[in-house]
Amino acid sequence: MAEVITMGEPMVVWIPQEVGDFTSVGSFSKGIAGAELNVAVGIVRLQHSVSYLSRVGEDVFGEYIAHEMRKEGIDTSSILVDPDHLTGAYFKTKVLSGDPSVHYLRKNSAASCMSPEDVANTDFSGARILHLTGIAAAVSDSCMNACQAAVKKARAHQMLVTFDPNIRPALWKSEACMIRSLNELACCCDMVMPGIKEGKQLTGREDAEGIADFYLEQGVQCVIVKTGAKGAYLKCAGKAGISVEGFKVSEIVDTVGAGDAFAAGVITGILEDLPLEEAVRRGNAMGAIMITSAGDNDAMPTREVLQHFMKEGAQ
Ligand code: KDG
Repeated sequence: MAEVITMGEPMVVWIPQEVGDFTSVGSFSKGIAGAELNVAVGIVRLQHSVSYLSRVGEDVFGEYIAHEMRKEGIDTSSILVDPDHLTGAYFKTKVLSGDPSVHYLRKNSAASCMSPEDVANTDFSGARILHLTGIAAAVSDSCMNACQAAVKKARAHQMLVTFDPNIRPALWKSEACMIRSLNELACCCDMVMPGIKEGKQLTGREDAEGIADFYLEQGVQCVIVKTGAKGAYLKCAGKAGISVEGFKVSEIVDTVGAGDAFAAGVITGILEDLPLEEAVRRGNAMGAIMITSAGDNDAMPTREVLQHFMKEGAQ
């Protein structure tokens, strides 16, 4: 059985070759995407095992995604093929600074039909970590129910549950519903990893420590707030918070996937029994490496690349 189980919506991403809006850009390259899928790629590249639970359509996008996942070494045995719904896709823009804009083609997708039965049919035995994000929870009510069922099942298997809120306002009915639903789910998890900006929006608190305290006060064991170029802030129940310094890169190409790379770094650090501060440092390095490339997960490092980067920094 895999060490890590994750679930979410895998998509084909169309990556523009030029800066500009969708209408003006002439050529795109394709890749695989989806927050949890990005995390899975990060985990397998560091030689850990991960099983990905989802649904894809009976179409070329679904075939392509499954093919790429298998090539990476991700366990796809819990991915169902749905003959009645399509695989999701999205386009992003290339920007000179800041975050790109994203355009989704995912409404009523195959993955949005995931349900608690899919979780019931997945073998969790022997797995150590369940990783969830707020994107899977946002996609549909049945996906939210599936996430809740997965937390319950992970608890029964004494697994650690990690959660990245990854807010996507476009996928929610309202901001209030997003905040309530994500905080409810977060508070059922052991470790919550929000970005500083989304953390402020979700908790109404002003800084990383305030965000961490919001979740710790509600029973979460550890909170790691990603603070961009500065790195991350880590606080666990009953302990003082600490800042873990980030890594510099010479050029930022695309910020998408940085949080997922961070999560993969922390998760693999935990699997290797690293002290949590060291796992967060690895997360910082993985996030920094990710933003140097245009794809959502293509830059996820091998162990050699990661070790070299952590020793030498960006050249
Ligand atoms: O975290 C990266 C994801 O945002 C990207 O791969 C696509 O899952 C995605 C989404 O819903 O935006």
